[in-house]
Amino acid sequence: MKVALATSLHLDHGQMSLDAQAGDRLPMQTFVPMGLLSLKAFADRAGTGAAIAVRELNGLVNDGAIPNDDRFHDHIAGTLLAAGDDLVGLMTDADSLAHTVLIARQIKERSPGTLVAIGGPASSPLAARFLESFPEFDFLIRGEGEETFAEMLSTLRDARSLETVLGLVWRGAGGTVHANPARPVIPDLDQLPIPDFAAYDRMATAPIYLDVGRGCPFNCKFCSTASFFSRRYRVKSVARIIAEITLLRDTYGRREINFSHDIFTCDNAFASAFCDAFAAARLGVSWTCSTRTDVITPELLERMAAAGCVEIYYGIEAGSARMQAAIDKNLDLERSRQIVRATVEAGIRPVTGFIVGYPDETEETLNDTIGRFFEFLQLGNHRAHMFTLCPFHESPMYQSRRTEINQAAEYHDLPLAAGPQARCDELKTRHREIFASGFRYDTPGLAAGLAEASEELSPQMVVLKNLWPLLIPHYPSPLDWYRRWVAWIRAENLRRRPSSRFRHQGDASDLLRFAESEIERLGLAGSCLSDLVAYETLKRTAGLKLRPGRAAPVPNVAAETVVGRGCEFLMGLFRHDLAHALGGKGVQGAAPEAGSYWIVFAKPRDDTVSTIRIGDLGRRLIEAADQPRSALDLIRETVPAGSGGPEPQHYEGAFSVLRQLVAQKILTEVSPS
Ligand code: B12
Ligand code: SF4
Repeated sequence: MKVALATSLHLDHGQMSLDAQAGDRLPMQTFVPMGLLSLKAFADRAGTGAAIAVRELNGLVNDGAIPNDDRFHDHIAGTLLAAGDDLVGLMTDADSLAHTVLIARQIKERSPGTLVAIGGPASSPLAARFLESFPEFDFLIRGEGEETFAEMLSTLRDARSLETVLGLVWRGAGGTVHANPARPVIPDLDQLPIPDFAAYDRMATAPIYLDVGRGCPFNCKFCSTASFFSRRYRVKSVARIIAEITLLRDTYGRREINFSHDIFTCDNAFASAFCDAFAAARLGVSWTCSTRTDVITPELLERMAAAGCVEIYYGIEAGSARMQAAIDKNLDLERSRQIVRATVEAGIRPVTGFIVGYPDETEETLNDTIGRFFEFLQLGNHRAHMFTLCPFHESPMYQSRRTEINQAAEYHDLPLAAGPQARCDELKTRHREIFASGFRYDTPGLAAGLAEASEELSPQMVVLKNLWPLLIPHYPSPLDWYRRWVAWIRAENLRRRPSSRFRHQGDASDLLRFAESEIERLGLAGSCLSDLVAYETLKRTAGLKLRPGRAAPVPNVAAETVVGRGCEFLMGLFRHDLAHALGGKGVQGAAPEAGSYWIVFAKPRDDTVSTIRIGDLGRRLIEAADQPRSALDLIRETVPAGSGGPEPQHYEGAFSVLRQLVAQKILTEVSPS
């Protein structure tokens, strides 16, 4: 039997523009499909005899192999069927579910005899209901898939009855759907073979989330992951994790690895033992992980840093004790703050995550959450996320509040062409409960728009992370700032994007324009804040990949050397010393005047932009160099006469500035033509 396992479609939200039009190029996110590689390795070892291939879909879209036109899902089906597989297995996470159904539909339309299976967290809890709703699927694999999938393949090979395959939902004769009993989780993850990394063609480059363990024993009300893995906390052994990382380093050159485990430090003794062994192994590989702030200590953080941990994701979820209790997360927020601080002190980047839009959310709890978001963002000076609560079937909250899911969501979906878009919309409307994660819970305690406005906002806020800690204290409360933003962007979208489906979403340039108008309204125009907004605006215009200007060897430019413009650049005038604000340390004292200076964003080579601070003489030299000419002529034209005489030795100061500009490649030596 020939089998294809395909990745799920995943939009690269960071690259998606709010102004994208239906049918525009789709920026997709590739990722190493760890679950599929594990399924293949297990099935191969079990001797199912199936020839299994893992197929990447996101990369194909990015490469232009799958056009974003009226036949989008059909193109994918065609690609998957091209190799003549007998069975196509599709993985799916929340956002991709509707696309997965439409791909399966096209597969069956083109090739009714091809078997189609689905697995993953978005389909698993729907079980029989999913197969009853969508005849294009033959099998649904619930929960952890390795044993179920392998047993299903062997059973099909031997033409035996599927009735005994635990964890399988299947379509029998006459289309009848059978739901077999659930399968217990695999108690010892070391019993799994190493995922078949070689089966994925982008192993050297795609973001990797290594399966170091599964399951979380906590029971937060909004969370679906804990129940997906039956709340059974398991980790692979220290030796096994190190073996997998060594393999990834030696075979694919991977030196940065994200650990996929919801709560990596749940067992402090394990985490410490891992860190000690990993540090001793000296692999030269850095890693990131996720955990809770109440199962980690400053001592463990030190150990983790010593073992190469560079980033930790902490799900904080709510900014008030009241909401912490309501969602059963029960974090002590003061302790969370101490842990975020200790993380920074250990030299690890903290990322904090918050959720907005719980059914019991009030303006007070939202204010607390937004306040904590900014507090932790400033404290960690790295990243913080704000998500809008997504109803997931397997979460305890879904079970108790499912009738309250009545809000349309504003999340970025693929900007598809009219036909496929209409098919997606129709699916979601007709099967509202199945596609519940595309909707949101009612929030009667919040004014309209406040919950959905949080949907895509946090990545943009993080881009401007140095600005908010300085601006927000000028408002009566963080919520007041947020309310004003929501009203502003709503009016702006009605004016500038009248046909957009996003009413409350904005991008970084919207946030900058909003900040500018607020600075004006608050009577802060001309302050350091104005300079900071001007800086961020210029930086965005110049390009996003930024590195500080490097000290470069200063060349000896002679008087007769012909010089001209060296590269693209953007330049702006500043009056305040931004060094502190840009370092996330706020404004020093009372925003000291530094006199005027210019910041240049220069793009000397590739796509990387350098920032260089220059004085007025530098600015005049750059402007005059639009026409190449000898260094002496350029200087004579720029520097006021009467500084001692017209000879080169009278312009030593100007030569020195000119040489610096050449060293930074803003100006360059032009060879005579
Ligand atoms: C790493 C990760 C990512 C990575 C990689 C994605 C991936 N799935 O590999 C990235 C960053 C790309 C990502 C993105 C997103 N993620 Co994510 N992610 C995870 C995380 C932390 C680990 C996934 C993992 O590797 N697990 C370990 C492997 C072994 O398990 P697995 O992938 O589930 O696969 C097993 C089974 O599900 C099953 N199986 C899976 N697919 C198939 C297919 C077939 C044919 C069969 C037979 C079996 C089968 O067998 C596998 C082996 O046991 C999980 C949480 C978790 N702990 O699982 C969230 C999780 C999967 N993500 C989630 C979400 C919501 C998202 C996003 C929508 C976020 C966003 N808004 O952008 C996107 C969507 C991506 C998409 N394609 O739509 C949710 C999904 C919730 C739901 N009910 O659907 C989860 C559960 C976290 C949560 N919030 O609760 N994610
Ligand atoms: S949110 Fe995190 S801590 Fe809470 S149950 Fe889910 S995985 Fe566990």
